[in-house]
Amino acid sequence: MGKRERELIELYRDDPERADAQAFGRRTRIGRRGFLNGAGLATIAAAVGGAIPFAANMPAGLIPAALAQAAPPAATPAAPAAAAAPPAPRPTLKMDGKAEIVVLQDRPLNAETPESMLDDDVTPTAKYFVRNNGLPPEALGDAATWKITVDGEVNTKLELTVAELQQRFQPVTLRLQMECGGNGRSFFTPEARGNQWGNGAAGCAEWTGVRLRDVLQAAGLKSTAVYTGHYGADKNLNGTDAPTISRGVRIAKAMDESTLVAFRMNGQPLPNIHGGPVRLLVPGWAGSASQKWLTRVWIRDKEHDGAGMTGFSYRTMKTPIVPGGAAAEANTQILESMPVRSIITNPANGARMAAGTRQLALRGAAWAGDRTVKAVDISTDFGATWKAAQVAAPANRHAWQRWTMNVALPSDGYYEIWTRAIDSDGNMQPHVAGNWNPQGYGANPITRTAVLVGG
Ligand SMILES: Nc1nc2c(c(=O)[nH]1)N[C@H]1C(S)=C(S)[C@@H](COP(=O)(O)O)O[C@H]1N2
Ligand SMILES: [Mo]
Repeated sequence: MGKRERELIELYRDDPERADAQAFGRRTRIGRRGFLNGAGLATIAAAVGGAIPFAANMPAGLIPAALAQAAPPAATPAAPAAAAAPPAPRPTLKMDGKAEIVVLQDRPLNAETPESMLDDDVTPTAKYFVRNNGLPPEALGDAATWKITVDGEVNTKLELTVAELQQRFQPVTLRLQMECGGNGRSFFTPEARGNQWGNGAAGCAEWTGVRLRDVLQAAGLKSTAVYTGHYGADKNLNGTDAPTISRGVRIAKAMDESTLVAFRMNGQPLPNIHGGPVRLLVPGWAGSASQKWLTRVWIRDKEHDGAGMTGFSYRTMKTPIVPGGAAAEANTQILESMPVRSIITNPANGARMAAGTRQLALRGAAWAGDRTVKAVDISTDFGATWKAAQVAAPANRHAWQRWTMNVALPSDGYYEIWTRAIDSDGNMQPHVAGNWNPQGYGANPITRTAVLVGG
């Protein structure tokens, strides 16, 4: 690789806009940049490691996925050597019982699962992302003595140990997708505040618990009950007991048959790091509603106002604002059901295939909050043409849906696999993250995966 290519790669890391201008040429008077050709094309091709068969369709201003996204942390059979000069690998988690997922922050611990590690129908506990706002209890609590309280707008206040919950109510096991409200945040331009999640603050595990509905019915909801308020036993970063996070949901969601008080994950007692011995699992909504180390469900007569319910937390704009511009609190709404999203779980971003490879077996997952996924479309030519993937039905309501597709490649070179899902209401993933908001929720642009054949 020549000096000019190396410089361009570094520039993409440090100042993507300038790098882009170099590769694509200057803005013209009508505000559009030139097509990728000549010297720009040669430089980009060298930077991504191979010729670009569909370069003619590359939208002006597009930063190649091979340069824009972080590389998978390590080469595995499913994720072979990364394409030329990807960004430096990020640190990975070293914890008993956990796989080496990507650490975004140490304290509090926040770690996401690279898309290529989400290739199982049911996400193994080891690979499941971790999102903490504070410090988890030091040891796993005992199910025989750990108590949760249900109080507030109820006829009978309940205090139940986890063991009592298990005896008193009918246990159910469901595959439920859950993702952080900030999943996809790194796709916002300009950068929004918070952990820069890719698409991997998400998973679909098999959860066993009792329905929150059954517990609330046993307590008896008063007619004044409109909202829940959740509390957990984690410690604040400054060591105090002030709630790290205390969110809630409208009663209708609390009464949904998929909303669980969960004490088992993938057939095993819930581990400490995922909220053991007991947590809420509120699938399809921002993950912050799924309180870990659950100690109390307070039934409110108004919208809950605990930590993380107010200001710009877990809120999106009612009407769009200028990205990066000033936002008014009055123009925000609580993020409830998450928007439609698809991921590619095979191949990995940055995968390198043997020269002569002409067929790719693509696999992935898609989900859409409270809705289902109607279709997943795939493009290998920078969005010029799209074909429908095969999308499986969800195992149960609120389970993610797996998709597969075989695509043909015309020659060796650099490709990007683009995926976009469409939900049961007809909402489609947008080409770029829309509706920018200060803390960066709900970014769900089409997913791009770089693949290099030969080269
Ligand atoms: N008590 C407590 N519950 C919590 C959190 C927390 O910091 N403390 N984080 C929430 C957020 S923001 C998310 S996305 C999910 C993450 O669950 P996980 O760590 O099991 O993936 O837990 C939620 N429940
Ligand atoms: Mo979250």
